[in-house]
Amino acid sequence: MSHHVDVPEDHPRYESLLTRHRIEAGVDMGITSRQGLIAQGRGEAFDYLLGERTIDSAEAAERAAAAYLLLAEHPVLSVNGNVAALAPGEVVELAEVVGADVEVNLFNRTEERMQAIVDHLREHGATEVKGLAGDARIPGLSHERAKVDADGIYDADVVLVPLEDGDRAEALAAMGKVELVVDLNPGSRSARVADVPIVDNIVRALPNITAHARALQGASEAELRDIVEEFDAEWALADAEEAIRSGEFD
Ligand code: PTJ
Repeated sequence: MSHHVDVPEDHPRYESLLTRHRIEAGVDMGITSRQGLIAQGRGEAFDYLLGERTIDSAEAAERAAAAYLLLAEHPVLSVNGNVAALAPGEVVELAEVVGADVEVNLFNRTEERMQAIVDHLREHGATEVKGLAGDARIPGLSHERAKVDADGIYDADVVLVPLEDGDRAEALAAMGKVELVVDLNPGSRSARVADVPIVDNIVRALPNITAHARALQGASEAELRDIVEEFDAEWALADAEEAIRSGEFD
């Protein structure tokens, strides 16, 4: 299947249009759900108002997320159909740097899409991808959405859940896991239940978290704990909301 992208590089929305093409290609490849297109559209609107940039509070959240991942006993990066289409290599790279597992975890779970995403991540350098076993359940959620791996998300102490549905984010938080959420909507339930809400586009957030993790690799446990404790989730959400509300049409 060919996905010729003919966007002139000087187009003012160049990055945004490329990202949109990646989601379209994801749907064609059987990776991204059709609902994923709608989710992307909603995200784009918030990103437009943010000025399609990483605001300072998101940068602080990305640093705190890196510190949490480095402190974790068992960190897991959860991957859905949108994340797999937009940033497969970036997921693999972050997992390597912080020593995390990668697990495919879908809102609309089908075995075909699970397998397609696992294969896609392997093509982007992942060695082990969890999720296919689905031998444990997140309590309090309906059947398919609750399926996780017993030695993956179920066992994790810190999970990165980008573009997550609110119900599942709440259910994971109720299991006592530290939740790092990437979501361009600071008002979404997932952002609000997160220990670290990262209000940034996933395509910028993942490389930023990786860069912070690399910079913090030599830091002591005490330093990492300070970073985590200093981070204020309420402030980050309020700051992002303010940036969006005062966002300009450029
Ligand atoms: O692949 P599946 O079956 O697991 O389904 C994935 C989607 C994303 C379709 C599913 O989880 C879903 O319906 O999510 P929601 O409820 O639409 O929430 C997605 C959230 O992510 C929204 O708040 C969007 O604003 C936000 N979002 C969308 N695109 C991006 C984003 N946040 C960061 N970066 C993006 N590129």
